[in-house]
Amino acid sequence: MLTRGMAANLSYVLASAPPVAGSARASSSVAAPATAGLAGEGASAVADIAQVLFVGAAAIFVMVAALVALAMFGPAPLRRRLASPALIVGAGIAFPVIALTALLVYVLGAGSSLARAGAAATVRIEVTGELWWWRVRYLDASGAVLFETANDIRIPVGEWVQFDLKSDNVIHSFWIPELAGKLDMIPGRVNRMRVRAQTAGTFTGQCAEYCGAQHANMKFNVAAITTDAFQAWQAAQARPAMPAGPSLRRGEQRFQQDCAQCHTVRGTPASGAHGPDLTHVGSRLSLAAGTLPNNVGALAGWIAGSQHIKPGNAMPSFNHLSGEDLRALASYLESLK
Ligand code: HEC
Ligand SMILES: [Cu+2]
Repeated sequence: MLTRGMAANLSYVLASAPPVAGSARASSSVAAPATAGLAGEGASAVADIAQVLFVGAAAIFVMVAALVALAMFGPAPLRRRLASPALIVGAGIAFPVIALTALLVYVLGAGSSLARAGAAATVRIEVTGELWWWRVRYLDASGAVLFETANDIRIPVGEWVQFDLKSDNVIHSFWIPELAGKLDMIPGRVNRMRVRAQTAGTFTGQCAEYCGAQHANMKFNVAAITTDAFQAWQAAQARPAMPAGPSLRRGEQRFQQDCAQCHTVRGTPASGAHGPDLTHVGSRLSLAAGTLPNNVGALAGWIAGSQHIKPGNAMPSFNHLSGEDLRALASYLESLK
């Protein structure tokens, strides 16, 4: 009787452990040892929550295991005392209810203070999960779009940034492990996340909710840079593309013919919205959502073999182009800084 009650209690504690262990593992794999690799307040808070929950679960586990051992192998008088109904009600019902409620209140409190924390955000960025890349729009205070880019996010160090997270296809999850916890992007909803990077650096983001064949190749970069560098970057991204000089004319023409129905290059007639905005693609930190480095060779490889590199993605391989056209296209895109 006693051991069964205790076993139920034990399994309850263990059943409540997976999310705990899961989040502890998620943050410590990035941050091992301790929280040394964490660069954002959100991520440190998540690591703190995980540690409190893990220590709590471990302590309760040890306590329950000790009681089970005593109940099975302890001296007879003690075993009789452990079988008393008061202990079963107290340790089997009251204790888990109180302990789990306390932990729940702590987690919800810490989580919601994360969402509310700090002063007003100075930068607002709308990120839409696409199949399988990230549409990134910088917004002004009123919510109007300043410019659009893809898979490449820059933020000023030390300032609060608000992300408006959306999707119009399936559920994705926006996750920058070193900066903050993950948050789902749900069709028909806008989920808001606030992030403040405490140190400069480039951090990798990853979709954290399975969304189809190329889910693993749905990454992005977040560069936390100084406020001055951020403002310069923002001004450059908002400008239309530089007109192509004579040596790039051929690539530009090909682009308008073959690519403009899906891609925008501001300052040219190309205004397709199905694929990423390529106005400043040459300045990005990677290509195809973190799949390739960004250089002229990778650009040519992607154009000719996008279905080979990222099978099933929405861009056809242009493997019929002549070598000369391919080079011209790649040089043109590389020039779009
Ligand atoms: C049918 C629509 C479509 C056409 C046509 C198309 N693309 Fe794309 N392109 C996409 C989509 C969608 C992606 C995003 C793929 C991904 O990462 O999953 C993309 C990605 C890219 C990228 C990577 C951008 C980034 O930010 O990482 C480049 C470069 C690119 N396309 C160039 C071209 C060129 C050059 C052409 C013409 C030869 C072309 N595309 C034609 C839809 C298209
Ligand atoms: Cu995904």
